[in-house]
Amino acid sequence: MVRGTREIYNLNLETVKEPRTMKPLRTAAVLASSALMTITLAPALAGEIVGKVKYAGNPPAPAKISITKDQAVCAKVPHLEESLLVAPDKGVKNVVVNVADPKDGKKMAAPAKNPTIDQNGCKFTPRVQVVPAGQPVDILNNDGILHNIHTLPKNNTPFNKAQPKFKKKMTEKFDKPDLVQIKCDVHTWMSGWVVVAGHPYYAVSDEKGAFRIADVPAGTYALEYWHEKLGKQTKPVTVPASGSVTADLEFPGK
Ligand SMILES: [Cu+2]
Repeated sequence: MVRGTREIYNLNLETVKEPRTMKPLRTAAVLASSALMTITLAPALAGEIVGKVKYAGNPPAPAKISITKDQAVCAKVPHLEESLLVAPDKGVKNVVVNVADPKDGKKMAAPAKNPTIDQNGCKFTPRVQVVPAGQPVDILNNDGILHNIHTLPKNNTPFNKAQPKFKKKMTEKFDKPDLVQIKCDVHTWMSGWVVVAGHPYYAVSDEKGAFRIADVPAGTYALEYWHEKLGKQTKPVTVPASGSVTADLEFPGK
């Protein structure tokens, strides 16, 4: 595998003659400015992975979820089954696509603002998202009723916390890479997923099933596709040193 060399650079320090009278601080400044002028950035050697995820079966009819509690608030938005969203051309939304084990040691960059899981109309929005490991996540209650956040992690410590109507925001963290289902114990139909990423090479497919993972160090990897209903698929992908590679996938129909 070719390693990304974006951050590998050569410092060619020119020899700076130090007169005996020169003070150490001045010497350091000269050395620093000399080094800055001669930094050579190596080519990035990174490409992008683009693709489209499809479902081979017939798109499911959008089933209605029956709202059995807090109708005045929860029924203010339509509740259709969203665990498998398939576009007319069979593109699948909310598929998490990621490079397995990239080995370059990069972490996913922290976003400028905390990611949010919004509870508005008794559903989690977004339903599926990727957050960096250790990143604080704001869980919002915009419903003004009691919700109860219950996480079902594999690697992190689970929590089960009431979020009363006056508590507009709770901030939680997921320290280890994981796939965490979020449920509400008050409204049993509520379900969401937080994918906790240990590296940056992740994407979630859009409503057309399209995804894009940028800036991946050139090399050959296993590419993983995970969907909450369709399960996991893996296929090899070779990322070029520049430009893009297409990695489409079709989940078998059920
Ligand atoms: Cu709830």
